[in-house]
Amino acid sequence: MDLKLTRHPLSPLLYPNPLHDWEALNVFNPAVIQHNGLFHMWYRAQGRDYVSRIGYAVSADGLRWNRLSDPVLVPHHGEDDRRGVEDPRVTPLDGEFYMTYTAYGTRRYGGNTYFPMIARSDNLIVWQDIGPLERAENKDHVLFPEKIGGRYAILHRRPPNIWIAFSDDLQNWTDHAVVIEPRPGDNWDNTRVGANGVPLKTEHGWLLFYHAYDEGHVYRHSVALLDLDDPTRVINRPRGFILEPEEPWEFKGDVPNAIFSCANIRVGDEVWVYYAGADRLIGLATAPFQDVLDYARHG
Ligand code: BMA
Repeated sequence: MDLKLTRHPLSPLLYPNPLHDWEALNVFNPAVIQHNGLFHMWYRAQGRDYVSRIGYAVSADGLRWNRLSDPVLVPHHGEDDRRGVEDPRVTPLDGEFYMTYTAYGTRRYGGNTYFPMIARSDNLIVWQDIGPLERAENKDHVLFPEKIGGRYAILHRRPPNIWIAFSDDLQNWTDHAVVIEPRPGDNWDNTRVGANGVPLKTEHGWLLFYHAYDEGHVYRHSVALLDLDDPTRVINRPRGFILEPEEPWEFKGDVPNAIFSCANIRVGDEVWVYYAGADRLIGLATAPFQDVLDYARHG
């Protein structure tokens, strides 16, 4: 069984804006949700200073976007995020919105200078930090859209694996466990794996979209199905991938062959996967929801 996402004919949807210093060079890795009849996007942007800031855009159809002229989240922790706030994922939960993003600074945590942050908003625009998931080399963290067994659940990435952790208060995270590992050998996902957007709840389990890269640093995406009540348990993980770089703007940009996604949402009968090509432009690929679910179960 095979499945490939289809690129939307209007893709790429979002380009850098040379009129705004902060987003003149790259726009990428957006979070997208639907709320009150509109699509909302938070995207990572870089200007000439190469610092990442998070911009906001709104859309009636998910394809044509109106952007705010100023970013909604900028570095605000001194050394800890001097180089940027990156890769937002936004989870609606209990009437509020949670943004998980990477703080990238100059202070070292483990092997690198970034760590995973969690913020909250009740209006989509103003974000208050709750605190870090942990002060360690870790990113690609995304909150599940509901509590599981009475606790918040979050996927995260201590390299090279996708992990899960649980919390009562979003501040103290425990029961860390590995969920998905790279598959060694001659595989597309043999080096690192990380979660994409908010997992989708289905009758057969949590539908997880994730990315991986190989030793040549080529990013590809696939799906896996996690148990609804115990998401540490992988029900099925297809061998193949559903998206790989194919377009010139995905091969070449700031980081070649990086297709990176922080959003996979249900739109009618489809799944829409927003992703960035080569850390520079934002595109969209889609598939019928049922096909993705069948593939996650039986692929
Ligand atoms: C990863 C992420 C993304 C980025 C990708 C490719 O580590 O943090 O921000 O798109 O690298 O450069």
